[in-house]
Amino acid sequence: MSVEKSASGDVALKIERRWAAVSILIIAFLTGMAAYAGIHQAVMPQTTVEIINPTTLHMTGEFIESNLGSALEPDGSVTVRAVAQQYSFTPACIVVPKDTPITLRATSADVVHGLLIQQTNVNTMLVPGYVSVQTAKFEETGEHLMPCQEFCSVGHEGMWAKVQVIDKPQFLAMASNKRRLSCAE
Ligand SMILES: [Cu+2]
Repeated sequence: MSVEKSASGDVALKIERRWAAVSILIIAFLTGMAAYAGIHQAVMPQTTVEIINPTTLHMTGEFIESNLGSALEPDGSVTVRAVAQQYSFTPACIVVPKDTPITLRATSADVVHGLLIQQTNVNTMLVPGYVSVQTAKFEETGEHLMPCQEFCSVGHEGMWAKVQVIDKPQFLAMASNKRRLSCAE
């Protein structure tokens, strides 16, 4: 870098150095933050890893078809159970109430899939043999797309579901006469 030996050149150099220092500080801060988050997560691993037999999902246990969908828990929270398989999610449309803690429990019946709810931070992989658990809370009613975000073979691009967020009273009314809910058709 050549800088003219003049007063304006000195000023320019000074300003340039100051901004360089600011950008270095920003990078150092972000690096520190990433390191902290990484180390924090590494020293605190998931407390439980739930395993499940993917070949008997449809016959027995938590993920049989009649148990899939949204369930109202005694504490007022909602548990959503879903299964991914080439090339769909069951249920194809998930219904949840707004302003309610949601626990999503999902797994795969065949290969690795992904589950992503657009406009939210819900994003997890569904690995056969394991139950993926993620919590969420929706603050507004509306509809979100839920595509498979992990390439799972030729039909991957057609694999997606929907999430419908509805008002809580409406959800409670639906839950009062049905044990497991998915979107009203
Ligand atoms: Cu998939």
